[in-house]
Amino acid sequence: MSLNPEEVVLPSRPELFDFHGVSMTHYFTDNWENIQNFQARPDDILIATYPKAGTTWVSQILDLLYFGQTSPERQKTIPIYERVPFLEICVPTLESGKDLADKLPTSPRLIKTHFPVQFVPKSFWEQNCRIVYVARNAKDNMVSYFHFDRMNGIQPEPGDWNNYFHRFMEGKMVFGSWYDHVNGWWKKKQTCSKIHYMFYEDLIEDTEQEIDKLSCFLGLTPSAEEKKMIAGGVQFDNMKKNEMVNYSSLPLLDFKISPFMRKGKVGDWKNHFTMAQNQVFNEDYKKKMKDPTLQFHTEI
Ligand code: PPS
Repeated sequence: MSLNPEEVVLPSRPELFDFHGVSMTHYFTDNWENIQNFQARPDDILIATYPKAGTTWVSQILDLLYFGQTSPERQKTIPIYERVPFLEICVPTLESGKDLADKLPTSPRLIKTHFPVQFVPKSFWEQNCRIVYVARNAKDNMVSYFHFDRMNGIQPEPGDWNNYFHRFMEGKMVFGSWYDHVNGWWKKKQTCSKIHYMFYEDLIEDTEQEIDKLSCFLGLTPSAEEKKMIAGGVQFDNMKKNEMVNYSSLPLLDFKISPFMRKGKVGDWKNHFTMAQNQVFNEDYKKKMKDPTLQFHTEI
């Protein structure tokens, strides 16, 4: 499916509303019944994240691990959002994520979601599918999400930074509270061996090691050479200039405001948080993040 930006009428910015206790917009709830009835297959792989935690990065890694050797043309000709459909997205003028997922010809199918754990369609659990969850520290996640909401026409207006900062802490973001999201998935992982929980910061620090862990979880045995190639191919600068992963072909996004592949760093929050905001944030964080087993790095 190729999109001609000239022909596309852009949908409008939506309002947030409470949906089963989670802040959402209608673009991700309109197809709710169909999504809840999605028929997963046992070899499906779900890539689950809070928005802006490294979804695209891990999607590209998984796509290369599975199909890089057998169908290298795939990565050169099909944008990531078609190779790895975003299950719950339902926006006029675009094919729904659910329909794209249903039509995927690959085995396994790689499917992306930003749902909190309690929203995942039940067939993924019934089929005992593997799930890769990626988490990113709250401060950088917030900053990345702010710039994304500025440039993405189907997200609510972000408003100014200070306002956004407070809304993030209150969990008034699309897909709800970051705190609930990362904790909800972490808790689920404790009893579900089919969840691989990984961190954006670890990927930055040692991409190859994370590819090793992912391969182990998925039961794959890429050669040393293949692993090196993948790690090199998915480096930030390479992903940024790769039109098949940098989202430049998606007309909903305004790259004049901010690029999708923006900075790709740990610690960019320091360029956004004031000292006062940092103090307020840290106090609030301590109250919300009580589980000592879930720890994030905000610098490396
Ligand atoms: S989305 O819209 O939720 O799917 O976005 P997502 O892909 O989860 O997150 C986008 C952020 O991830 C950064 N990114 C990377 N960082 C380092 N290396 C690589 N290869 C990479 N690919 C994507 C991207 O730049 C966004 O983060 P920020 O901080 O805004 O740069």
